[in-house]
Amino acid sequence: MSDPLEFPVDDLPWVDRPAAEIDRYIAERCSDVVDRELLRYQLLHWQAFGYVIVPGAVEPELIDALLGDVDEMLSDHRRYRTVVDSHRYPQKPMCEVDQATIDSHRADSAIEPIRILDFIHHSVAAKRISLHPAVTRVLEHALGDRVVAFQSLNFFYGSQQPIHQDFAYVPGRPRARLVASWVALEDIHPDSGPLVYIPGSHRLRKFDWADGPFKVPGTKRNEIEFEAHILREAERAGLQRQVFCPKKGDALLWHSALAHGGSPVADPKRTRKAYVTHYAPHRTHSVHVHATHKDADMIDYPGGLAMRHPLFPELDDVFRRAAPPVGSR
Ligand SMILES: O=C(O)CCC(=O)C(=O)O
Repeated sequence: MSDPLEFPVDDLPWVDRPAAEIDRYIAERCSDVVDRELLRYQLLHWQAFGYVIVPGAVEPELIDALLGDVDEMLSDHRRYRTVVDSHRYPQKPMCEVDQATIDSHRADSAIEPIRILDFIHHSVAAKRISLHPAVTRVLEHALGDRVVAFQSLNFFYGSQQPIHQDFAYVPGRPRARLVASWVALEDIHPDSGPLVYIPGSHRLRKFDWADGPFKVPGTKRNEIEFEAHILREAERAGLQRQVFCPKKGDALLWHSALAHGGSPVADPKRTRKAYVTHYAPHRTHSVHVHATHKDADMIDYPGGLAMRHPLFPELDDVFRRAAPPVGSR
């Protein structure tokens, strides 16, 4: 009988299957890839360690466009129903956040940090970063499909989130083919609570939330137990955690089961601006989380697809700093 805590073999992307042959994939499927040796190395690294780092993946101008779009929204935040998340504002619309909290984020002096959910819907720059070919190329090869970017998160400060594996929470279809990118929007200082991750942890035995490997409403086990399980299993396997202090524009790409979290913030005055995207394969993930009864409308980018918001299509790309000038090709 198959193990109820492990992903069904049929759900695994090709690269995670027991007989996956990367050299053969490169020889047979990648004749159009210019730097095949780099791709080969990246896929081997992904297979063995569950992540790939792409230095300088995103141009600084595109990052500045995203930061400019965020600031434009904050400068008139009462107009927007974009969702934010924090202890004080759990999944609340931006327009309900008090002015002092908004001002402190604009001045890089927030005491109660918020994060912005799904800005990808509203900003061309956000879409272009999520679907930047330098970010998505390895993901598309690892999944053997085009990717759909279906969720995003903008962080201003270190999250201090316990170590976790995304597949337990994030509804990619199937969970085994969920992947993510984390792009540094500034140089990350070691005192700002950098991201931490555990190379090789994508192969650890999965945590049992009592009902299986996914956190479901009403489950009796919690995030602290999840983290303790991961750390115990990692220690048993001899895996070590790494701290990610990248430069602006560097990207960390991770597997659905790579353990990661936010380290403690040593200096709360330091920002730690980052942009996270969750993706799934186009063939298997076609619905938006807010309208699961029908296929989402997709917007095509060179590096993959983004979903139009099913409830507020008029909010798509209202922030357009990174849009090509009208009339250009
Ligand atoms: O940036 C962080 O601190 C954590 C991000 C994260 O865990 C996630 O987006 O899944």
